[in-house]
Amino acid sequence: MGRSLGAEPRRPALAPLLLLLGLTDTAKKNFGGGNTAWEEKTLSKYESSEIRLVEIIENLCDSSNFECNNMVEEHEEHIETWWFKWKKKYPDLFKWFCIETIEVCCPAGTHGPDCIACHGGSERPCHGNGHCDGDGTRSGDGSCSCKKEYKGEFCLECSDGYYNSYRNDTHSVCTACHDSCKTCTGATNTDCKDCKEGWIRNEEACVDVDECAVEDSPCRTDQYCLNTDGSYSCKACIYAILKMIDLLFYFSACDPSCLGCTGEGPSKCKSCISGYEMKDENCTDVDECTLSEKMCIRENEDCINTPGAYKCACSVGFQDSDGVCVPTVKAEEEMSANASLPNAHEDL
Ligand SMILES: *[C@@H]1O[C@H](CO)[C@@H](O)[C@H](O)[C@H]1NC(C)=O
Ligand SMILES: *[C@@H]1O[C@H](CO)[C@@H](O)[C@H](O)[C@H]1NC(C)=O
Ligand SMILES: *[C@@H]1O[C@H](CO)[C@@H](O)[C@H](O)[C@H]1NC(C)=O
Ligand SMILES: [Ca+2]
Repeated sequence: MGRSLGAEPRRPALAPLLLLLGLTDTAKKNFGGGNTAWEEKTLSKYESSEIRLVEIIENLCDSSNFECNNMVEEHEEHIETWWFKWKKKYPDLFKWFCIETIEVCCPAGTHGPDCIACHGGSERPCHGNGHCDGDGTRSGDGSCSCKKEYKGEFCLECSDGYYNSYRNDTHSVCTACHDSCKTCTGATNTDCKDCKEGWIRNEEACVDVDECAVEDSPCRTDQYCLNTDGSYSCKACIYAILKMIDLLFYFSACDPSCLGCTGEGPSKCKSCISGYEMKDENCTDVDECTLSEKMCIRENEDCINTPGAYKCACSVGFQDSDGVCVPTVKAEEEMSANASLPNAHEDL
């Protein structure tokens, strides 16, 4: 048998297929259009000419496809023989060349040195639900690699998370279970045999576990817990804005006024950061300037409330000089100007 062509078990490469393409391509190429007797005569001559054979062989493989070019070179004689001798008798070049002569290929659905049927039969290898090892080649063991929905030697069984929505002796269709089921017999969450992690069985169905409803949050203290179907997530209570070029990315969860939270926004704070106080269930800014205890105690000084804090600043007409609010230069000038016009004032 001429089956060992190299160290590796050979795949049918692209050559035989390209051969067939090559044949059709060249047939069309030089004789497009017209339909005169002369053209037909010339065409039929060209059809079986050596020139055309050379053209075909030259165009068989992509110049970069080493394996294909190698194969053509190696078997050029066979191709010539077929061209001049067997073309009429064996019009199927693929079968004559690749399967029967050089014995690299097997008919589809078969494998191995003797081209025996794949698991599940040559008609529908692996029952159409997988790939047969060595299909169409002289190698492989014919075993099935099933698609993810299927399992078993013949790809007729359903994988975990799938159920048989159709089944007879030769055909099997596996369909995804409901999200909540690990294994199931049907499409809904009442058809689960087992629940997936994150789901729990009540009387009739698998339902989501609310991981956040427990007393002790599964999240860190600087995170809040967000329940989701089949799971939960921990979201940062820290509010951060990253400015990148001109795009703003908000990594926001809790309100910036929160110290720990149970959700988004100022009404979900556990407690408030300093400068904020819990008022009507919201963290609101404390107005330090209205507190009975005076915050700004220097003379000629005003208190200015800010979000989360306050500032002390000299009143209008005064400026800070070594920690004391003194009249600005302009105010001083005005004052002395006023002083020099006492009568004008008194008269008013
Ligand atoms: C199994 O089902 C397929 C698809 O519906 C059908 O073509 C085939 O004839 C059925 N085979 C048998 C034995 O019932
Ligand atoms: C708390 O703040 C939210 C968002 O600013 C607001 O919609 C809500 O009315 C406030 N609640 C109270 C009780 O003030
Ligand atoms: C000076 O007098 C004007 C009005 O005549 C008044 O507006 C201004 O405040 C006075 N300046 C000072 C420093 O008393
Ligand atoms: Ca959950």
